[in-house]
Amino acid sequence: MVHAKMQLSEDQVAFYRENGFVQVDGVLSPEELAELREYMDETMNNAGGRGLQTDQAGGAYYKVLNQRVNTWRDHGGMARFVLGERFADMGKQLTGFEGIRLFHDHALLKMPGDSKVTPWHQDRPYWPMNEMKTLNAFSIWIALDDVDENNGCMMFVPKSQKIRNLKGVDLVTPEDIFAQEGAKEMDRNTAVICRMKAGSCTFHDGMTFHFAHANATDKPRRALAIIFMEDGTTYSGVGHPITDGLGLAVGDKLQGGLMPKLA
Ligand SMILES: O=C(O)CCC(=O)C(=O)O
Repeated sequence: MVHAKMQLSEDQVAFYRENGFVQVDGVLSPEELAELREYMDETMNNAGGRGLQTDQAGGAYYKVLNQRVNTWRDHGGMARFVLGERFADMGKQLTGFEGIRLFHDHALLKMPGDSKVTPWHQDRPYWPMNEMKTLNAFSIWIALDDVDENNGCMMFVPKSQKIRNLKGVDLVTPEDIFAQEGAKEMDRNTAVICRMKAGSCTFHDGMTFHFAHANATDKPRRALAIIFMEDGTTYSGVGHPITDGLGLAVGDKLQGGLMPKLA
């Protein structure tokens, strides 16, 4: 497991709490990066398994993201990274939550050829969680390739994590989130572009507006995103592939073997 912890600076924690995201360089050693790339390629080249492939090649969603959800259930090597304490502990430092649980992971490949942007959106409206706090469930997005505007790096609107009650954006036929009534005070021109070397990451709060460029290169852009939540988070009843079929009642804690406590 990737257990060796990494201490974040006070400035990084303060930046996250103020702006709803932060970039952290060099969270994987070169050896760990090589290992994770191998595991992810094996995972994505395996058509079977317990993970959920959300669209097939040629599909409209696939042009935005070739996505496999819960790779940790498909591949023991992916589990080494997803369940390891390092990333959950960094999230604990950023949020100050007492306990951190896994919600799910996803491999996110932006494929070359007719690639589409990942439109501006918030994540939290899709997640089946009741609690709405100053800081929310959140993601780490780890780059497995160097990323910039040419192959799908991420952008974030600072302080947009404070915006509540917007509709979830359809990632295939998106509405402009900035046109929604409650988002009028946000300005896409203030967005920060996070160009990164492979092995670096961003963290973002579930409410932070974010976007990724299309991939104009001839290679897939590979990223691993892991979604974490505060221990004690409860189920809202909203449909979601991770919780559908688990027999949860509204108000039940999101916990158990498929959503383990990691830090
Ligand atoms: O990888 C991408 O293009 C978008 C990722 C994203 O929206 C997320 O991790 O929340």
